[in-house]
Amino acid sequence: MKRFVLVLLLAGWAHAVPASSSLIGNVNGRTTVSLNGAWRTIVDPFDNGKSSRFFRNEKPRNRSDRVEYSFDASPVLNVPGDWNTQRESLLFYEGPVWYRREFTYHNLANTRVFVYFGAANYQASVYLNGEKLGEHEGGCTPFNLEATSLLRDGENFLIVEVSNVRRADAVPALKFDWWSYGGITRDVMLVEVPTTFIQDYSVQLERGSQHEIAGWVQFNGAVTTHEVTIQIPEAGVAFKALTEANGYARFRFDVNKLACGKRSASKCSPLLKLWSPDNPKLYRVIISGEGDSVADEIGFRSIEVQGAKILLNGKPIFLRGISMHEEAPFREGRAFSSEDAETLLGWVKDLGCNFVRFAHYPHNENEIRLADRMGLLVWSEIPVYWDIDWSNPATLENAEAQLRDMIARDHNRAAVILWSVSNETPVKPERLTFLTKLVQEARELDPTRLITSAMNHVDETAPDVRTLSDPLGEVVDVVGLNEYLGWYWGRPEEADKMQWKATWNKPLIISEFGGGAEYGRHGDADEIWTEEYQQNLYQHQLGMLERIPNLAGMSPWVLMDFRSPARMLPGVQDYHNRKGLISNRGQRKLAFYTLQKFYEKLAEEGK
Ligand code: GCB
Repeated sequence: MKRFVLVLLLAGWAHAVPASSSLIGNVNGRTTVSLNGAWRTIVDPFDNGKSSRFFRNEKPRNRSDRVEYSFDASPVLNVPGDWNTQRESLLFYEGPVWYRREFTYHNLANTRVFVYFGAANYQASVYLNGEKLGEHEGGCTPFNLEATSLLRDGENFLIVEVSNVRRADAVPALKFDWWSYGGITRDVMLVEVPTTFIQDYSVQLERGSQHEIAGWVQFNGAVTTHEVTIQIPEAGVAFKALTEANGYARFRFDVNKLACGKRSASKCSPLLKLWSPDNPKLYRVIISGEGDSVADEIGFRSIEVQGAKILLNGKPIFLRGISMHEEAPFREGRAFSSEDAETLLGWVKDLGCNFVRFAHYPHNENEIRLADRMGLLVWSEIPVYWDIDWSNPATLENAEAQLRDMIARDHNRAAVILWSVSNETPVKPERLTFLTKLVQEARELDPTRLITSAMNHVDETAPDVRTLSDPLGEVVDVVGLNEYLGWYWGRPEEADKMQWKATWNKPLIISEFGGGAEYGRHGDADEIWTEEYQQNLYQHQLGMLERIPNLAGMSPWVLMDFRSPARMLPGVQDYHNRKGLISNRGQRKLAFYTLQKFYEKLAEEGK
């Protein structure tokens, strides 16, 4: 019989620093009002909207009143959704677009209301009823702005200026190998919370432990009772912690001890069923205090590094993975819905993966939540990609904010095991300083997960020997390597004798390899762009990877073909990166089956 134990925590323990993001954790666990749907939009290529004050939503008051814009008469775009694939004239558009949504709202007593955006790419300025609510930079991270004092009881209008203009000081900067889909690309909603509410919380296993839960709760607003309760009903646990004056509470408890009471823990069978790809067990967790309460589904698992091995729940695991973009299956454009996530992650599962790399920016929450339920381990990344403005403090602040918000949204998801701070960045001192700061910050924000980066700087240390020599390898927990032997250099057959050496005794993930093929194009294995070429490349690569001693996982490039302005070859690429194992129409190429067979073999071998 389960015992229900209530323990009052009197002393705090040093643990995670709260993510100092202003994000409300777990908005889907809150009362929300969706603002998705058709929004009126004005395309503003010359950036006139600010000076013409589009945010006032003006209408001519008489027949001679000159107002040179009209939301009422402008066409609509769907939210969520990128503009590029909704209107042909906007496919290549880079600039500002103004969005307007009118809605009726009835004010509630003792309630604060926030406008929440899952993402708007890349920069957004938000106005409610003609007044500015705030701004946000970063195209793939969520943000919320308080609307309580500006909301009217009755009719309201929300106006958002979204711009996807690329900038040298932005993150990512001017060049990247994916489509800069503009617009409000994820859900928009009003989130209703009490005057004092639980802003965010972390309920995770203490690093290295399989039964000690540690974390924190952060309240927003004045705290009066100074008490917060963490309940996991299925495990028979309710735990009380004290809240400090600043609304922050830390806690730590041993689930086994709570369940065993005074008996020695060794005499009790472990209580928590740990989350793993084979058994993605999620517990209902309820956090309550100060008159607020929020429920979540949380899995408990440990993730650590031991020498060159990654340990999941104390046992070595090999990451059979694939990289993917947040590109919509079948219809192209940004993926956003749970159906998109079901299709894409369904393919990942079909491939035999237990791991997926969400490249190169934080993906939507539907994907992460589904990975949690499906038992897929996740690598999540911020778009610090190729070269950016390393010496610019504003660029660092921007990258830090994106890192904070990525972690703030997903730090309770068991699926996420790796935070990646960058991809293929050039080796130079200012870049190392920049990335080292990000690594340190990620560790402070979330000491329970591993930090990584995808690197590509290698030296030819002997004929047929390549050594990964990026000094960033010293800083991260897990080393990621993108290597394109057989595509950007060398022939696929050269993989048969190639050896890869790493300077550090750390787990190595081959975070990318691959080659382009157009679905349905057939020929010899040495004919570029054919499915046979791509398949042959995979065959030789897989043989090579099996010989790397510290290999802890792999995520070849890439699950599905995706749009990229950098891929222009007519008749083959037509603005698509064709390295997908699946075409943008959902057709599986030969190499899909090659990798699937390899992963089946690894799974049989218990990897
Ligand atoms: C890479 C990048 C990825 C590209 C890929 C390619 O190394 O990380 O974003 O799309 O190579 O296809 O060249």
